[in-house]
Amino acid sequence: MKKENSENKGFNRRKFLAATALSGAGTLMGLNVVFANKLPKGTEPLALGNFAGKVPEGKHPELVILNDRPWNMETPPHLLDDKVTPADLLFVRNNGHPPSKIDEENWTLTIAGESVEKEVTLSLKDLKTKFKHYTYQLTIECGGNGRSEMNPPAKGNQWSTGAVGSPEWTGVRLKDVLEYVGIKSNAVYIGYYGKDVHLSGDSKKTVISRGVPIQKALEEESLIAWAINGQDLPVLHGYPLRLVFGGWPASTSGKWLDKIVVRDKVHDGPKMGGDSYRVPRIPVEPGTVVKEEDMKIIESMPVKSLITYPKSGAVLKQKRTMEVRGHAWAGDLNVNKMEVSIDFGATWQVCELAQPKNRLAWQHWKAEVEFPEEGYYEVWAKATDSEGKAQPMVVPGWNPKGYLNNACHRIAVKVLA
Ligand SMILES: Nc1nc2c(c(=O)[nH]1)N[C@H]1C(S)=C(S)[C@@H](COP(=O)(O)O)O[C@H]1N2
Ligand SMILES: [Mo]
Repeated sequence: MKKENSENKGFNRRKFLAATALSGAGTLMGLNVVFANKLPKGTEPLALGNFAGKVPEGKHPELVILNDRPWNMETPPHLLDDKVTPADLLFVRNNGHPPSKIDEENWTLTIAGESVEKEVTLSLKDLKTKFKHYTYQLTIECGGNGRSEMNPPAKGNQWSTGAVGSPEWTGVRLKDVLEYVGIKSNAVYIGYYGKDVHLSGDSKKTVISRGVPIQKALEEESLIAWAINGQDLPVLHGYPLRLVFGGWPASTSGKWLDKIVVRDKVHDGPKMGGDSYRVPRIPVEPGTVVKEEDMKIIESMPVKSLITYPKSGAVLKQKRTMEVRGHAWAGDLNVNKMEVSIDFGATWQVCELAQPKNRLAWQHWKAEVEFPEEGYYEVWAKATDSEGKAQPMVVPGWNPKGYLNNACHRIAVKVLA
């Protein structure tokens, strides 16, 4: 159905654009577009697509657009059913605009900062030829995923559940590159710089420059990656080079990677301080203004899960059992237990839970659920990590920017006689 719609839209669009090009006139939905000839070049009537435009080429047409300047798109849960997330289904979170000209042939990566032995610049070719290649499935989730449920609301992209995915990434270990360059014993943090363009258009301004403690940087799975699921990174995901730190706020996984700095203190680039990717050290009353010194940087993400099948609103006819499945992840930890409930948490049923493909990949789970009688149900899903922490049923820990909402995901199911 959806596909047909977008094809229809495409057809109307072509017809409309062809007609306006020829005669400066055009019709939409049977109506004359009165000032069609006055539309600025490159602008299309809103009626042709989503509120602010169509999903860009290369991304799945059913992604939900939260913003188009810059692009921010999330994935509906039922579209995350694949064990390995396809690139066209991975959420997009851009703070600025991707670089307009990308020259892969001449792309370089500089390793600098006060805690390197000496500054070194490597070409993309050097990276690909001097170091061993590794492929890992790594889950990345935006720190603000789930923000839309915060009350009082928090400013920022109103992510529902879809700012998460777990593709396979290929590249070199950050660790191997840092060892090749040589880092000093006083190194405590790394920071990244990318080549994206600040929304102001000011080329001197850095869009975002975050990082991770040196211990995380030196883990085996911490990659400088050029490929996703065996293909070049799409431009929106950082082509030709990015960092990937599985299990940590995805804001640490710098795209369009140009430079890595090794620091002798906590990295202090844009979006490392203030309320950015930081939460109160101790729980606060919703709506509290929290002092800067009372905030801490988000590190490993909390335990969480998604129901990816069936889609919410599923109807079960003349049947009382249904397979429910999805994925679960827990930052740097493993998920040890997965449960579902059809009685709003009064009782829980343990699910079958697979081991991750590798450390920091999400884990698949499934369960056969039986409904006692006809009626409306909700299936709630709850994961527990290897330290015994479980997902809360309600939104946890309000914080000024609405990070880390790992409340249980749930779907509606109608069971008919
Ligand atoms: N250079 C650069 N890197 C970036 C960003 C950005 O705006 N610029 N956004 C970060 C944030 S907040 C997230 S959640 C992830 C999103 O990665 P994705 O768009 O590939 O899913 O990229 C991170 N890396
Ligand atoms: Mo993010």
